[in-house]
Amino acid sequence: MNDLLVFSPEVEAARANGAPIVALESTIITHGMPYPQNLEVARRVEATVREAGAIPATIAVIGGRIHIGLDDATLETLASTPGDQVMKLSRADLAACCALGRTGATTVAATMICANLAGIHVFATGGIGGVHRGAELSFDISADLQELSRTPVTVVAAGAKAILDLPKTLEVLETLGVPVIAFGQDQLPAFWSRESGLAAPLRMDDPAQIAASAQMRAKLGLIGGQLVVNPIPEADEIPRATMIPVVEQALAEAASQGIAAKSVTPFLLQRIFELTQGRSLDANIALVLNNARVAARIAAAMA
Ligand code: PSU
Ligand code: MN
Repeated sequence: MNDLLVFSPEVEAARANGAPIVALESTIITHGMPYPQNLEVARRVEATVREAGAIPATIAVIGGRIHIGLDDATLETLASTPGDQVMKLSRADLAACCALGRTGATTVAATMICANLAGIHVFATGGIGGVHRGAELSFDISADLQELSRTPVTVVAAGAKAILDLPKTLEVLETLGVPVIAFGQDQLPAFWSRESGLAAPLRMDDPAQIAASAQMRAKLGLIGGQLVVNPIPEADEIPRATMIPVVEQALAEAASQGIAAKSVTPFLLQRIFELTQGRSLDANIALVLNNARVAARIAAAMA
């Protein structure tokens, strides 16, 4: 294990001091945003975690080793490599990537696994994967949901991405026993929008409550993590009514072009970026930064 995990000096020091650490994923960099904005966002998210009093640990597999904390040159290489040339790693492909000495970006599921190996309990991202629309035919349900049910990491997201079937995503999370905790509001947020029209199963307004709830799960012997859904700041949101037709159009194009499996989410995010003239990306950036701040507060409450 020791030669499989590579810690950045900053993360190594934080581990030694028991300082709060926030894990960050890399698929959002390689498959979720265009270059060079992805690189700028990756740096800004790390800076935001530091300003909020925690240490950022961006996770990726580089040449078969799991890096916990990336240096700037590695971040730059990952961000500038076209997405189709970097593996998109979930639970199913993580071991193969390591065994073959390859390089890959970690999704929410794989980042949770790596964070847990590294003893990191809190992780910030944009939006988790979930149940895709039409899943009753395609069976496309993100491995992120199952991971939340088995790996003890608190994931802070702005909801599941609104390209998904949100009611079905909530149902699956309930079946899997994953607590879905809305931070500071009653509704489940919908990624680019604060509202989804769906009530969140749980609500907490204080990061210390979220930390206590994670610790209670461990005490009760409940395996798995928690999903904290943190609404995008009001000033940055794109209202739900604006997003609905945009998402519908992107979904229709994906269906007519036969986009499937791992390509679905990156395709939809890219099309929605084009259809909104970049506004969806601005919102995505704002919500990720907001999640990084809340995750840092939760990590501090746990430390
Ligand atoms: N959050 C974002 N953009 C992204 C993702 C999250 O703001 O691109 C990534 C995460 O890595 C998540 C993945 O795990 O999208 C979901 O992919 P899929 O639907 O194929 O499971
Ligand atoms: Mn999928």
